[in-house]
Amino acid sequence: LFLLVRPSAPGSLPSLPSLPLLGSLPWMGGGLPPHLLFTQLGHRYGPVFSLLLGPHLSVVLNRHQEAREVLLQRGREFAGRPFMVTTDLLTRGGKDIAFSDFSPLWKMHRRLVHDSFTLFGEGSGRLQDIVRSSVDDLCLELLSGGGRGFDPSPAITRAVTNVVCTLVFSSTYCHGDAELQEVMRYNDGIVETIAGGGLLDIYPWIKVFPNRCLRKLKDCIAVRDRLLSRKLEEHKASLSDGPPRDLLDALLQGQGSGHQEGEGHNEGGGITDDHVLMTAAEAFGAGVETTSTTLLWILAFILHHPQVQRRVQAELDEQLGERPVCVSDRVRLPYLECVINEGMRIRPVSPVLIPHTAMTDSSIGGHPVRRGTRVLVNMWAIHHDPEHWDTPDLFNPDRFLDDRGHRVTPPCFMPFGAGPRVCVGESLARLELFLFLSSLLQRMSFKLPDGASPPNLQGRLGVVLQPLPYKVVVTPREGWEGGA
Ligand code: HEM
Ligand code: PLO
Repeated sequence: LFLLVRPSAPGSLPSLPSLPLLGSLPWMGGGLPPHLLFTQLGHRYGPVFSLLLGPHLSVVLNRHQEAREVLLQRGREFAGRPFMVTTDLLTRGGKDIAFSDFSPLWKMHRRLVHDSFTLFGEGSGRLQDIVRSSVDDLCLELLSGGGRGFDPSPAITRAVTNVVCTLVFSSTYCHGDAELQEVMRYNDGIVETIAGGGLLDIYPWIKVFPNRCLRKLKDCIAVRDRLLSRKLEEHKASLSDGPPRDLLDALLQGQGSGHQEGEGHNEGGGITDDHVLMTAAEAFGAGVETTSTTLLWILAFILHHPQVQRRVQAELDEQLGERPVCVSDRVRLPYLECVINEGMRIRPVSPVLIPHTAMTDSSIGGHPVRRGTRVLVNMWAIHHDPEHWDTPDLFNPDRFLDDRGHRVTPPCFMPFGAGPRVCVGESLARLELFLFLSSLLQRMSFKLPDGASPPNLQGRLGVVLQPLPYKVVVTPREGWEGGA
């Protein structure tokens, strides 16, 4: 057995032992989710170590210094993505942004998506209008709970889905709409089957032994494709040269414009209809899962810390009174921004990001790293590093304020990643979280049902790190008894 264990070469990273086929799996017992397991292994092997996930040599980074080196300083060298069976199916062989390997075409595609988001995000005020109407419905729905405890998750997911539907293809749905149900069902199915324990895809042999999960994933993808192809065809038929109505329009216009010129065009074609479809699907999936999960985490922590809710509401009352919130109010509501940051610190929805790969031979912290190595940035460990955060397990929004009450962003806070692979939806997401939370807390208060214990904060790792279901009681604040 000893002979099978890979010894570490001098100068190379501390490494878990491994066996052929199984890799380091026998040394990864305990059944912990990857972010907690890697944090624990870090105590034994140091903040940067390597292991074999199945056949894949992977380096884990538990500290922000090395994470910044990989994501920012050497961002370009580590901007690759590994091949994964499930995401390959999901994206028609990497015709998306998040799971596609680095290439000139990917770069052009990402730029187009980024520009389209900018068009709809900060600049236009459009997102503000969309969120506002969705929030009105959400408030009515939450307040109709009638003082009894209920799970806020379905209403929040529906509201966020609605925002994304409007943004991506200009559809808004009423409660109970059949198409909305279909979207939510296929999305749930993908979430359930795509990544049992995060996005690491440790067992590629699943492809050889197709099982029930893979069948379900394929079925959900088929439903998604049917629905989105229909939207795409409708958009193509009514596309004009005028201002884009939504993200699909912006992508279609970009497909036939300057974005197509440049290096990528000569190599394997430009941005095809498949790319447009995959991008819409991805904006959809990313937009819904991340935003609703973050909102639910923040509400869960607010139930544990009612004084935080009171302080946000005092800030809202002082700055806005009963006037509706708008985008430009962000600078006036620093404490709310800190609450949002603290929620994303303490429970990063993507605790080990998406795996990166080294595109050339490179190094991390002076240790050589071979081309093709996977790099797993453990944002959970970085966001809970006791060297940089005082009482890291405590929900304390004040840590994002300095002595003079000014907002600060520490370098070990990176909920969206950083560098060439930073979340392309970051500003959209921040805007949406701000508009949702400010509007909700302006109009209503959340508390625990009588006698209920506060939400379990442990979380469950699927494709994102989600809170376990919990119940709230919602009461209107003075002046908002009618909801909207
Ligand atoms: C990538 C976080 C919302 C679209 C990522 C990554 C993280 C992240 C950690 C991976 C970075 C890496 O691998 O290094 C978040 C959080 C969100 C959020 C915390 C909300 C609270 C959104 C939204 C969209 C979006 C609203 C789009 C509408 C994407 C895309 C990528 C990505 C397309 C892939 C980028 C690439 O690989 O180049 N996000 N995200 N995200 N996100 Fe987000
Ligand atoms: C969510 C389910 C959708 O049906 C498909 C989808 C697309 C993009 C994924 C998203 C899922 C989960 C969250 C991801 C996002 C890309 C970036 C984001 C992984 C699988 C994060 C947080 O990294």
